[in-house]
Amino acid sequence: MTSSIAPDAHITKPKAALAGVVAGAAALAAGEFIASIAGRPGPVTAVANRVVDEAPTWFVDFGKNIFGLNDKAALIAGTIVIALVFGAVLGLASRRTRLPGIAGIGLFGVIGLYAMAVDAQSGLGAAIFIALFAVGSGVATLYILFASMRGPVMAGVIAKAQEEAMADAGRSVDRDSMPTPAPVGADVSRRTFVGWTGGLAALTGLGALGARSLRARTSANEAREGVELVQAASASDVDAQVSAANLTEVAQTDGITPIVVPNDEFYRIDTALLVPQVDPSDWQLTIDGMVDTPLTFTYEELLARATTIMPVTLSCVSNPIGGDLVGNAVFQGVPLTELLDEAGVQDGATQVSSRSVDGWTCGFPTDVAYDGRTAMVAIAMNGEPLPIEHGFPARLVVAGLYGYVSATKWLDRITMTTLEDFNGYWIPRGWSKLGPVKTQSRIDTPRNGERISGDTVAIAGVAWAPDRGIEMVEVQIDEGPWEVAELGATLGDNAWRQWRLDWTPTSGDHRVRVRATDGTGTTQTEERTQPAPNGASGWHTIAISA
Ligand SMILES: Nc1nc2c(c(=O)[nH]1)N[C@H]1C(S)=C(S)[C@@H](COP(=O)(O)O)O[C@H]1N2
Ligand SMILES: [Mo]
Repeated sequence: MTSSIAPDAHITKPKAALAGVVAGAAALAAGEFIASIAGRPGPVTAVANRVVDEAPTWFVDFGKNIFGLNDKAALIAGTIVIALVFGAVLGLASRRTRLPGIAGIGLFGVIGLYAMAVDAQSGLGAAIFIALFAVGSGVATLYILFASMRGPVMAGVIAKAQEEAMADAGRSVDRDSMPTPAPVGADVSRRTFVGWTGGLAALTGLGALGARSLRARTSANEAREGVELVQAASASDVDAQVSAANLTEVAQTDGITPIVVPNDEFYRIDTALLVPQVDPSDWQLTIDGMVDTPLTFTYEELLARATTIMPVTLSCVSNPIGGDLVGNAVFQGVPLTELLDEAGVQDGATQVSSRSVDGWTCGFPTDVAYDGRTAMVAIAMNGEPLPIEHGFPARLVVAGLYGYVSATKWLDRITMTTLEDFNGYWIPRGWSKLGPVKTQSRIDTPRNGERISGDTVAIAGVAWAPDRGIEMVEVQIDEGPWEVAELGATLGDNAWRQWRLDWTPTSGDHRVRVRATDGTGTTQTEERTQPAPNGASGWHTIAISA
């Protein structure tokens, strides 16, 4: 081995690895920063998005099981950690020459570019620009940090340039007559390296923070804050109903879920790692496919026509027995059939399919839309424009269908088609084509495993069977008889109902279970099934001790 390719003595392994990590971080932060200025998903979110969309189902399920609702945050954190570890490896591999580092960061860039390019929200031009900027920042950082390991970076560069200039001029280099950089001792080079590393790491951190705050201050947020809702025809009736329901003894039970769940507590489920930011001024809803006249509606038009208001319980097909992926809110919007009738649904159009601005899709039978149930293009939730995470500016809400077949958020297209011709996002991923909501009930209080005290204990919770309504809720303690619980006030057949049973416990361990009977007189089945493929069934059961 010749000395010319042996690593410079100043370039120790820890320094090289650290330089690689900082270079990787700089590339990610630079990409995210530029992407946030452009209002597009950055490379990190784009790559994590691809993992969700393309990874085998078992991998995604595994993530869901381990991280639960935090799987998005975990995926993003995982993507960053893998990138940084890869950066450390690149740093180590670049001790003799920087080529492996450049190649590695370039590879990074290609992966990021691919992920951004297939993302529905990102144009190819923007993706290329973001990727180049990220790669450039990473490579520059790597170069500067390696150079700094030998001492002052600029002095070294200047000295080298002077040497070359002299050589070019054909003069012999007279080192003594030239201003030379201070002799570089180990201390100086370490200080220089630490200084550059700290400085570039700080810049990287600032870039990442900047990207975050830019994302928070979006045009969608500003537009949303300026929206004025029209008063829906029966808004005051609904308000009065909700107020009355909240005053009942059942609703006042400690630990029971509120009958109307506030927006910021409402469960959120979607595949979007970065919530789509839609500025309604350059958005429109298109209705097309098997219709006589394809139509488009502006946000202003929908706002003006949003006179329907209805409490609806939304639930997720993946909600386990006793789970909290279900909520009840008051939605306001335009009846779906009103818009479809205007476009003129053609014979044979058996499916209403819909698409989100981020490319997510779903669909349900046209018959369901027309069977008289509540189905609307919603623009408001609990008296406010839809929150951004819940679909601003518009979403679909169809009472009695799980969200995965019906509740498209950030809605931008409704296409009439046939059941055979189109499958929504989740259908090829192992979920049923049809998604009617199963009758369910949940014990909110006491909590499973709780040790209770006191003479009487309120057992209470919620039960839902949209759009059939809840007729009866029964509770069984140990092997005792099924006892009929007191029901809270109803907000209509689409909304869940609160229930409560007061009980005087005997000391010892107890099992408590609940079952609901819906408006058709059908009692929910005891048979336990997993959420896949069409929703969990079974009685929520808890163990408590007194
Ligand atoms: N654009 C889009 N809309 C979507 C989804 C999605 O992944 N993307 N998920 C659906 C699912 S599975 C459910 S359960 C509901 C949840 O609505 P929420 O987040 O407002 O509670 O949204 C539906 N709409
Ligand atoms: Mo869902």
